[in-house]
Amino acid sequence: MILDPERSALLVVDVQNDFCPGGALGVPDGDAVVGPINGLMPRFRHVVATQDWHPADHASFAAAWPGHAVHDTIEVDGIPQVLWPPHCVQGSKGAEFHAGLRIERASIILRKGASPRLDSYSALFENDRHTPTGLEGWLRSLGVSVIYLTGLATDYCVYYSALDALRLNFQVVVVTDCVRGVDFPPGNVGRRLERLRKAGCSLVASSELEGS
Ligand code: VGL
Ligand code: ZN
Repeated sequence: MILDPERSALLVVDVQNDFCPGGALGVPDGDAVVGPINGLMPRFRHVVATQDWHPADHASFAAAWPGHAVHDTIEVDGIPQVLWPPHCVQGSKGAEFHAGLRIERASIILRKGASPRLDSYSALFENDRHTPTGLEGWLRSLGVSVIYLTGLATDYCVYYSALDALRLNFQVVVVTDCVRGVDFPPGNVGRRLERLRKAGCSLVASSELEGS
């Protein structure tokens, strides 16, 4: 696959301490994405990094719902919500980018998930799949038509970002060595990658990207 830096953007999703091993919502091997993502960054003109960025009492935290536990799914204002341990609280150490990530190479940092009762897995829309984050306009005004997806977690924020990007008619590539998943429920990563592939997403290793 040929990488055209003029019309492509690298989207680095949620490479934050809380999603790395030892973090509040540590993704197995999550920090393994840092090296390959750093390697890709200089090959792109447009690099976007997202940061999960929740208020301390966010509705996605199990602690906000007495009688419910982590991994329960409830409905909040009619929208399904998986409950998580408190993570990526605004301004906390866990919300900071992994120290090894070359974040200075990002041209924009997009924070998401700040609405108290509405989560935002995707970098493009909140979980009502309707409220925009503004990223679509940023990408379009720069002439971006291809999005390369990297980061954490494959089966949540990367997955929903990819689905929304496909829905908006971007060409979407998931860079397989630059993502890691929560895999909850077990098997979720495989199922969701397969669903993305069927929906028209390319799954490509960074070593297979040629050009620039
Ligand atoms: C994420 C669960 C909760 C993610 C964020 O970045 O994939 N997952 N919040
Ligand atoms: Zn979150």
